Amino acid sequence: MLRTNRTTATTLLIACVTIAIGTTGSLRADPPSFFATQVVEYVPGTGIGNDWISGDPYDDPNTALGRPTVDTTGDDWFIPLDEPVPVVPVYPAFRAFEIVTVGYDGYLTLKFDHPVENDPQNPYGLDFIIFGNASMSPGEGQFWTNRNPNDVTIGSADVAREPGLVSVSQDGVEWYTYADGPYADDFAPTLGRLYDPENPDESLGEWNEWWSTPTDPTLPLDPALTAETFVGKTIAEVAVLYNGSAGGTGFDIGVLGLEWIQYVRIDNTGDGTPEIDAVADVSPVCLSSAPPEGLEPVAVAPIVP
Ligand SMILES: [Ca+2]
Ligand SMILES: [Ca+2]
Ligand SMILES: [Ca+2]
Repeated sequence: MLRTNRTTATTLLIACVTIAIGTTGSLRADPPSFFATQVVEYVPGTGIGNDWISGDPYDDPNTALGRPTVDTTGDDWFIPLDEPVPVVPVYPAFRAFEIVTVGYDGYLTLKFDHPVENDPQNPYGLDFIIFGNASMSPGEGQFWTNRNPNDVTIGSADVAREPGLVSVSQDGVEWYTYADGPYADDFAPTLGRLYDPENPDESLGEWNEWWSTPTDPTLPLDPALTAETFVGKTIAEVAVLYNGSAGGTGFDIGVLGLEWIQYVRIDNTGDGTPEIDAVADVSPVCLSSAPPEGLEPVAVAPIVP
């Protein structure tokens, strides 16, 4: 369902799953979730703000479960409140029912319902993705109105980020920390939908002439793309460069010497108060399996060890 935009990859993934079933000889009754399913512990800490529309504090840790935000709301300023607004790198999720803040001295521990593996077939070697509300800024005098993404450009390589320290664990007791990054609530900002003017999602409203199906939050952004890459590009061009990915910050479990993890913890480091929207398990791409008849192989980027 998440991969309607990647038909070929989806078919290959199905081939992957078929092979996996063939080797284990059994099939789970409930397929594992692509996203964290349980809040183990949440210590809000201090300095948590409020949703300026509802007045609600950003302190609901359940907002970090499930998939990252696809469409948020208008800001009741430049965009009407009741208009669905696909998340773009200059307009992140911002509602208290979408994201949770890890305040000063706070932390958030989430759990998956299955082991998240250091799978060599994960794109770029990245195994899980954390989504926050990091954003980039439009060019001078521009602002986001939820209209033509060809009319707004990225103004600079500055990213509004609040780096949260990330640790992982297999049992919730022994932790391994990405002490030198990557960090949660950092580059790359989330992209909710594919830019596809030929297939706009009509359910969003008559205004929508550009945004199609949701992006894939289990596909990491190509690490060759940096904040500098996007400077001067239009939001439409940026969306095309995302190439189906929903963005977020990708993490390689292998660099910690682990083969799998099941818990992810985000700590406040004193450098801002990070927001968390979701945590996703990266979907492997079957590099070695032959594509089903009639399908060309998908272009697969080299795996970063
Ligand atoms: Ca890996
Ligand atoms: Ca933030
Ligand atoms: Ca969320």
